Amino acid sequence: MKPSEHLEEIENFKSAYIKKIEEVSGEYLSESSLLNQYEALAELVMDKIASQWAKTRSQYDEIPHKRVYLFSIEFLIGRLLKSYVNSLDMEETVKTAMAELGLDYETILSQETDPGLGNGGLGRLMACFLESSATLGLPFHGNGIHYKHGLFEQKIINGEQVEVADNWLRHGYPFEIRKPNEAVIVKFYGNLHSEKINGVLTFVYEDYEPILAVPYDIPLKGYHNNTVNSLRLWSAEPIEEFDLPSFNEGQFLDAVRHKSEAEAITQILYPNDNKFDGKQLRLKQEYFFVCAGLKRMITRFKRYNNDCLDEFADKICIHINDTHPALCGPEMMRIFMDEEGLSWDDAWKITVNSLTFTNHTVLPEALEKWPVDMMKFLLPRIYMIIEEINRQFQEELRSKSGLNELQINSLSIIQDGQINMANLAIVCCHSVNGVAELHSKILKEETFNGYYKLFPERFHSVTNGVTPRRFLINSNTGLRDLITESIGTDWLNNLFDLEKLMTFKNDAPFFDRFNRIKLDNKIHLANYINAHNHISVNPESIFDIQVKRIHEYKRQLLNALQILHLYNHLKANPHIEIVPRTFIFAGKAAQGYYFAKEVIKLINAIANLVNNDKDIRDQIKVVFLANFNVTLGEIIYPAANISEQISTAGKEASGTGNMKFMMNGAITLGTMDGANIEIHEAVGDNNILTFGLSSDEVSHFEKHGGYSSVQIYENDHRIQKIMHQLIDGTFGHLASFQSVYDSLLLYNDTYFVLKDFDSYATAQHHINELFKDKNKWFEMSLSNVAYSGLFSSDRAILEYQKNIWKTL
Ligand code: 73E
Repeated sequence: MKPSEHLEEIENFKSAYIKKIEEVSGEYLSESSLLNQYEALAELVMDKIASQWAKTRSQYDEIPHKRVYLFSIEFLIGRLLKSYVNSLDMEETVKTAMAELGLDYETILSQETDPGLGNGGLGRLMACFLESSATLGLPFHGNGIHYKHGLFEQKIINGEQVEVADNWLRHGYPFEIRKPNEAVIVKFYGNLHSEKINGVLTFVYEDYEPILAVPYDIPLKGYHNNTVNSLRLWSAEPIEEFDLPSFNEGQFLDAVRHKSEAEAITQILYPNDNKFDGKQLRLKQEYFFVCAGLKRMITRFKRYNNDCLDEFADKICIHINDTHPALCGPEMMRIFMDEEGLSWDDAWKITVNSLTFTNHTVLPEALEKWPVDMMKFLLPRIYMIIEEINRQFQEELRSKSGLNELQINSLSIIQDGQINMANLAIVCCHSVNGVAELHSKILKEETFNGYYKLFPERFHSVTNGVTPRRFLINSNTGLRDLITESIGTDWLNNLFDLEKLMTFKNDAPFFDRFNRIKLDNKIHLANYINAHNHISVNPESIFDIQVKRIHEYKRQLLNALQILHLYNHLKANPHIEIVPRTFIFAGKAAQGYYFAKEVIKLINAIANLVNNDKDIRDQIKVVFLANFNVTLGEIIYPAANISEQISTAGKEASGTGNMKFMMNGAITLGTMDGANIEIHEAVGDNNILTFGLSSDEVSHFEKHGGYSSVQIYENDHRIQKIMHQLIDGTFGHLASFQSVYDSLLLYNDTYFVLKDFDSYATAQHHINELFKDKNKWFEMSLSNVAYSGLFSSDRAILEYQKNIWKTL
């Protein structure tokens, strides 16, 4: 763009903005509130996106291309306004226009709520996939739930987590469009009987409760292109708003009850990450968005395909994100048979050929198993179909597989009065994949070994990825500009190009700027910490960061205990000088997860002890940042020196925070778990710190015993000391961490915290030496950025297209 055109664009934007402010507030700019200023900008940007959205839709309709529909119970999209502006390539224009109008762009952006429609990695991964697909121009649309309340807001009060209800829709949400004319009806409960209708045996479903599913569409814009895909979120509403005057009292109460029962379905996101919570309302949620999403999609397909379903599986792929939408299998069967009149065999072919499934966890407590009675009661027809799928599957095994009855039973979808949803998904889908190499290997060799032996061709692996737009380009602008000045702009479309950065490893001016950018990012985070936690931290210290959900297997406890040990060491040796270190934590614990909440309390108790002890001379600081979410992550990742990825090996399927840190030049301190293994492979031994048991060792101890935490305790004075401190009043006479103590010693330390303590502490110590060597540290950090190309979600989506959905 010529400079004169740019100036004109800025002027046009300014006048459009001034007009928009008047439209949204009925006030002049000078009188308007910050919220109105944000709303006006959001609407103006949304206008631009909407026209591209309409164009993309019609292009997709004109050029037939296999479409992918992603079903996920969580989508953690983060704030959108900045993403939209940058993807429209309007950052400079908008920033300058705002500044010329006397407004602060960043402050306006900060008015946007961060929709918390997910718990953690699983929901965030889906948001990255949507963004990458739009950027790659692939027809790919999400289907999920329009939760009225997303994940709770976390406050830390007196060192403990307090939950506050999230109300992301409080001021309305400018980026969604309600589509009442595309609403569908979803049916629950009721009775089934069979009847001969026109000589054909038909199932009649009666006395069911109908609920209206209303879609809200959110546009997902590709980066620097014209593609805009959709995320469709379904909201539950009563079937008819009641007509007040005509109701007698009894009807009125019934109507009110119906309204609130209907709305309850999409009221809240279940706040458990990696844990199955077998509540009926959750099962209702699962069926609700599956049924609504499939119905709309099939209706649309028929409209564009002369009412014929023959080519459905060639043109459509339905991807099931973990087992939460696994009812897609039986629901498709129901629609194809009961509503479209297909035979079982025809319906089955289309169903299996269009469905694909990703598993995200092997933790037994996360695997979904629904009681048969609940399923039968809530979804009688669906249950009937599941039973039949299982019966036919078992019949086939009996006739073809050569398996004995015991083996056949172990593969049953229905076991011990429960429906095993992973088994259902594997049987109904033609592809199953894990999310990192190790995870996929565990699926094949252990979790789903019986199925793997039956259908080896169904099993795949696609290592997760994250979008570099959100987690590097838009959130670490200093590094973005340095990279572009150094290697040009190709890397924006192909993250593998970052490898060219290695040519700068001996370049002094590059070294200075790279370090300066990291320091600036750390100063930015230090200011945030000061403002929110009133703790002053040294930006020159090593920023050692663990941010993620609080979970025993993720072992925030190991990190906390090592800090306590380091504190003891400094207390006992008052003249020791270490490289100053700031340990930063953030993450939410599920409301009902007592142990995770105790860990938060312990971290805050250690912070209180360490930060206020003059003997420590500010050599270490500990910070727990409240309310970790996507927005806070965008400040944290660019500021990290050390990325803590310390899960018990074999437990973290992939992890994606590890990738976000790496892209921003942090060095991973991690176990050989999940995608850490592939990060290790990508950067090489010298540019990562690994420690701890391997997944084989963990699994050996789990299967055969032989690990005694007490024995380790007895032989290690450091561990004895920290264990005593948990219960001896070190944290004040009211703060005792008996449950933590018991889990480690009385219950033999399920997650091998004490077993890995020594090698973790050694690795932590080693970091001091490495950080002192500025050249060495720079090379490590640079290598992490340079080799992060593999961890772009663009690469992951291309693999899905090629190997899973066969859209390429
Ligand atoms: O390792 C992560 C993985 O990176 C895994 O724990 C997480 O998914 C990420 C993306 O693949 C995950 N979350 C859940 N299962 N796996 C889960 C389970 C039940 C409810 C909510 C989330």
